[in-house]
Amino acid sequence: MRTLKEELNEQIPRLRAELHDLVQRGGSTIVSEVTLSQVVGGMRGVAGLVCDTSTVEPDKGLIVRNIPISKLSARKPEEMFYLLCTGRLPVARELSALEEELHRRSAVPAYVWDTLSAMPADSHPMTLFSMAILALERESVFHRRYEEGMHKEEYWEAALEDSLAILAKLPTIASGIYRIHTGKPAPVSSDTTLDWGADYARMLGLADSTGEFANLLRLYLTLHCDHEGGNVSAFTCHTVGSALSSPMLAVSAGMNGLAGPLHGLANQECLHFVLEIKEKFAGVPSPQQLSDFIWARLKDGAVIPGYGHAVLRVTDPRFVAFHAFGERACAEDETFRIVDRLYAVTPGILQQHGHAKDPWPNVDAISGSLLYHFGLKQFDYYTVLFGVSRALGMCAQLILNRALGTPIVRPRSVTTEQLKGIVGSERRVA
Ligand code: CMX
Repeated sequence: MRTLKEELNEQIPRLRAELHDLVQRGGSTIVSEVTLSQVVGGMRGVAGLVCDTSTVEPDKGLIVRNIPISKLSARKPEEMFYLLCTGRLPVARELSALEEELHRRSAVPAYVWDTLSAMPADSHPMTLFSMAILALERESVFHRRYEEGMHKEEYWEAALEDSLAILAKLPTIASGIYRIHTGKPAPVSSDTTLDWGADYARMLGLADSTGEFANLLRLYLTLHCDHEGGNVSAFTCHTVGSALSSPMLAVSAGMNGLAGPLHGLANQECLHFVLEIKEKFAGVPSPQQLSDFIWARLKDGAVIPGYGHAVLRVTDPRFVAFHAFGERACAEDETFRIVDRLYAVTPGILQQHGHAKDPWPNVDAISGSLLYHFGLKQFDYYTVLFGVSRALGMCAQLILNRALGTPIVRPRSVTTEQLKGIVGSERRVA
């Protein structure tokens, strides 16, 4: 049995040596070439950074430390954090030690609530969420120890300390924001007898007589925990952290990227789409009605929300895991049945239509409808839930990067004039 810190302490010298050896042996090896289209197109497909916590394979989906996410859906989010950080799942005593560490750090300082309550009531929940994490910078062990002259080999320990402090407080902060947003009584404190997901579910304050909402929340937090290193939130967090800004500054920055409509807000769009269908057909449409509706939408040049993916070319395994949950917990719910019927009808239509490279559903096609079923109906809050989960991956990546001494991110930019010159002469930037 090893605590997370002991396990990392054991692994880090080997990881450092492996990376050093790799650079010694193959430092000049070409990993990726960059075309002009990629330079102007968001660096899509350019392999330019290392992330060992997870990878996304077109034909398999998310793989966390060599384990497909489909095999991890019964795991708690805390277990996922241990796995993301160390590459192995914790045994029972290691998990309870981690849970204890989180409970110990769960109290949220009063000034965080004062900061949030000073904001206008119509502030976006993601703005409040990012602000709360930013405000916690005052508590940063990394910041304090850096000022005291901490040795660089110890950076990861301080990053771990701050990461645990952030993760421990996030369910209380996020549920407090929900309560403020929905006019419920003041935020409640963490219950140290509950696991991370169940405690979050309890603090949100929704009725849950069967315990299924807590199960859904655990599943949600587990499935969304990481998505390799190049997505906007992970990459932003990594970039800010690479300047040796504290984990609070880095995770808050990552959340600001997650708050964008092209990234973390997509799930609420998908639910709007399903509810639009429900309203139009006054319930669950027949397959023929649904097919006509989708074709009409495609002919209007609109996309089908929840379908397609930049990387995946199969049904997202996270969709499959949520679908199995819905079949078990709310199979008769109308919103779920529309999601289910869309799944039966849409891929075939998108294949015939022939535009989308991936005609299959992604995770956002279903997650919102399940939350909706359990009474979580504030669409603009969904990204906060996503953020609580994704903080697991951001923090794990930060800890490992500080352990490996990953240098400050500083790619080179070129001017349009330089690009014109390169195209003209086919020469490269030196
Ligand atoms: N419905 C209709 N057309 C679609 C489509 C869909 N769901 N997905 C892609 N297409 C179209 C694109 O608009 C594009 O059309 P044109 O060639 O006419 O411009 C063509 O298919 C090729 O696009 P692509 O290479 O398959 O897809 P991208 O990598 O460019 O975009 C994504 C991926 C997710 C943005 C896109 O599939 C989409 O808009 N889907 C619907 C919105 C959605 O579900 N978003 C959640 C994404 C979740 C995530 O990224 O994690």
